[in-house]
Amino acid sequence: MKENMFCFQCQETAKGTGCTVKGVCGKMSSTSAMMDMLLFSVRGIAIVANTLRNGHRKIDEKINRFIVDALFTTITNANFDDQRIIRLIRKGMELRNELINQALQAGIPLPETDELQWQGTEEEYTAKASQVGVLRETDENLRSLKELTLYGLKGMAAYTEHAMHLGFNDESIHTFIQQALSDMTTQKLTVPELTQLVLETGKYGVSAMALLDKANTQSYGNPEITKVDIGVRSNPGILISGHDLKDLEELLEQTEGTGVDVYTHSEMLPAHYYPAFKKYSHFAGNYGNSWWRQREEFETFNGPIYFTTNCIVPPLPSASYINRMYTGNSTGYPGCKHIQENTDGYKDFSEIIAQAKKCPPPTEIETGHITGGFAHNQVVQLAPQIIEAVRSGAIRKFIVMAGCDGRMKNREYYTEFAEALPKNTVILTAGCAKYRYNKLGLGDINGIPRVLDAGQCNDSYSLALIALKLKEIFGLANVNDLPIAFNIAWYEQKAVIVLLALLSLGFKNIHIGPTLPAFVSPAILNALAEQFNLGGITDVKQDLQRLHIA
Ligand code: SF4
Ligand code: SF3
Repeated sequence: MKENMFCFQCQETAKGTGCTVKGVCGKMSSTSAMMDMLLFSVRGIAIVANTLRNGHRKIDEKINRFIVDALFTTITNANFDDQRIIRLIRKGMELRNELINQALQAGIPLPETDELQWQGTEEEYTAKASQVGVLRETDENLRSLKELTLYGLKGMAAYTEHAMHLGFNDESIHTFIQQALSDMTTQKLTVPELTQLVLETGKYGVSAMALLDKANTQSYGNPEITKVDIGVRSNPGILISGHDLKDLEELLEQTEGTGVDVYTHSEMLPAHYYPAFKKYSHFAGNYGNSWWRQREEFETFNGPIYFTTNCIVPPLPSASYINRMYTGNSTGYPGCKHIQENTDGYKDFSEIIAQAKKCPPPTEIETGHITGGFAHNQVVQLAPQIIEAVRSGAIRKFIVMAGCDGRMKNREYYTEFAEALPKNTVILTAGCAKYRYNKLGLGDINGIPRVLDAGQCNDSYSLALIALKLKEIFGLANVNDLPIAFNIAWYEQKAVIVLLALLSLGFKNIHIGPTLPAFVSPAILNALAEQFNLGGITDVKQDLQRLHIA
């Protein structure tokens, strides 16, 4: 069969090598082509913006915003709407041409590259896309490092965009994103130079996560230990999914006093840990599990569902909830209403609320509570208790099991691994990976729960801070001397930036699974394994030994 697309950016890529006909995620080849074109336009903008910056010209804020939004749009499971992506390409080409004119007027010479020269029309997008995708780089090692960097940049862009929604920004992150995109396109970077760029990406990944941590905690307070209800109430509800807390705040404000409750799904669960959201008595709890369970859980939820970010699973044609599904920000799905913010960034959720009022309340699928809120500030408060438990031997090891969940059967490994851990170990988690073990009732050690959930995938930053704090308290020279092991689950590109950030902070011996990235060639994998002792997983028994746990 003719290959009509190529994408290998996520863990579930077809046959562990690449999706070539249609994405396992549901991405159509037409969408993949438009995403390749969008990235082509983003590279063009980045090249001119970078050249202008080097010529000491100021880059307009709208350029930074466009680039992070476009990169976010191409993340796995974020946007399936060709028309929205085409509009973004058009806008991207306009912005690129605007910047080119700016450079011409200022007499600043620009590099000669297709990304700047191509002036084709919309009718030509599909044909052009076939020349500008992932496989345009023919050397597999260079391609590996370039794509690894790009996927890191996508994750970084997503986190930066959330922070920007809350009025927090960091120009150096945008400058780096644009410079990296430009250098990878216009310069003939070697393997060592690209490896350096990968590490540099990790460093800015730390900055982006720190920025988002600051934005979230300064806006909504520090996460604190919280019991979250996983049952249902008797009012109709709206389910909110994804990572964007600003959207949640606006939804909670607009639903107050309407008789409609708000529930979180998947990556929005940690919102319950923030003090600012506790004042809303209609913020009812968390419904369901991680993203890939939505086809069943959205049926029984009965009310509208609003996606602030990835991960969207394309509904089956028989799904009853398509007309209850709404998207916002960089997400999109054909046939679903997109809630567009106004020029002040405000979103009007009245249509969703009106629909919710006509829906039956959610059907109960489980009852009880889950506990979380162990982000850095809260854990530091618990430090004396934790240190005592480590010194007495009650806690022998921390296992970082942060990251993503996914739909493949091989992820049962993480449930089995968590169950098999000795009782004197504590899991540190963040991201939707937690749903593989956060309802197992793993108990506590002297009152410290054995699953400490810091929050969303971006809150892996909290886990890194906690580890660095413990290193300081125990007076260790190296963070790798801590009694800590890493068994991280990845799926999409936010996990890529989390991994690169951990590497840049000096963490070694990180194990990732359930499979290694298809986009990293064997030679580059070997090099990473050597430099960072980065490795994959095997089976539970063997891994418990390899990680010196059993
Ligand atoms: Fe395939 Fe993943 Fe790309 Fe979707 S995002 S097309 S599943 S590699
Ligand atoms: Fe999950 Fe998509 Fe990655 Fe934010 S919601 S961790 S997979």
